[in-house]
Amino acid sequence: MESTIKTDTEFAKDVLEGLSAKPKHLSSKYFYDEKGDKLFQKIMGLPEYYLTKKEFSILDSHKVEILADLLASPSFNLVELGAGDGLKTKILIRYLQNEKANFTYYPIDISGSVLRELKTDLQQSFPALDVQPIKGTYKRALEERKWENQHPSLLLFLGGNIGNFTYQEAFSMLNRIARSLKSGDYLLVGFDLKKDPATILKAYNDAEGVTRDFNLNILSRINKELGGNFDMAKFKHWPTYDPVTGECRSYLVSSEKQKVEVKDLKRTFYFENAEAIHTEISKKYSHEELEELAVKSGFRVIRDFDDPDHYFTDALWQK
Ligand code: AVJ
Repeated sequence: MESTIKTDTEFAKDVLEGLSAKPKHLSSKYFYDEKGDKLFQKIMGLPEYYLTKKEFSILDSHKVEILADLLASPSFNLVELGAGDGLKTKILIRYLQNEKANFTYYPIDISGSVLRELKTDLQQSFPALDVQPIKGTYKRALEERKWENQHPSLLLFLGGNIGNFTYQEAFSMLNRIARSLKSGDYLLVGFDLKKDPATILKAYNDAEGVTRDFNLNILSRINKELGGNFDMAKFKHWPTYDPVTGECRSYLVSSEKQKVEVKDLKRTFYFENAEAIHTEISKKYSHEELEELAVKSGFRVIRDFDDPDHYFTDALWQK
């Protein structure tokens, strides 16, 4: 029997499309398999990667102001897009529990295993906490709104995850969120801010090479899951930062003319010497851009909570 081409998964379709395109591209959403998750955990602990540490300090310093209005309500919903390990959210949950707040936590994630681990972990740390995990895409979850009731909601979109979207994509996402909220609901969203280009580049090009391995992991996934024969030693991790657009872009650059076979796609891809695959965008914002983005997408700005160095901000918006 003729073997079937494995173009049935979204990953296969996207790899076929991206490696056939000019210029070549692959989406950073595919960095995160089991190995990629581990590498990202390691990145968050690197001295150069300031984003996580800065957001921790912001949530810790400003939790009282961020949550004051919700605490005044008899009950509320805490919804989180892309919950991950929930480490940052624990700061808010711990404070809310100490304040005897009445709320339900709805972590949303595409990964069922991430949600199971998170729930187990939270039940251990906070036995009285009501956790209602929602497995699925952001889009789907925002349409279904399982949390909806007469009480106000605070939607969390932390970690600078919105940075992986272009300005236009971020606008569509925020507009989608605005349409799913009721008047008076809040959104807390973490943005990385424009700063010294050297600081940004170092965060995406750490001395230990963890970010390089994270970027290259997309090629090992193609090897593992689609029968590819990429030689990782023949691709160079190359992050760039444009201080005008605020876009930090990462590439994998072929160090020679070569061909790569991907068996399951029944395709050979040709690389010129120095030809690049674009793999990630990590957009940095100015406060002015954020103000514009908030208003355009249907929110009013309550306040931008920066860390003392103004590296990162958690923007509190209200519908
Ligand atoms: C998870 C999207 C916030 O863009 O800073 C870290 C991913 N990429 N190092 C980011 C990432 C390279 C990270 N986000």
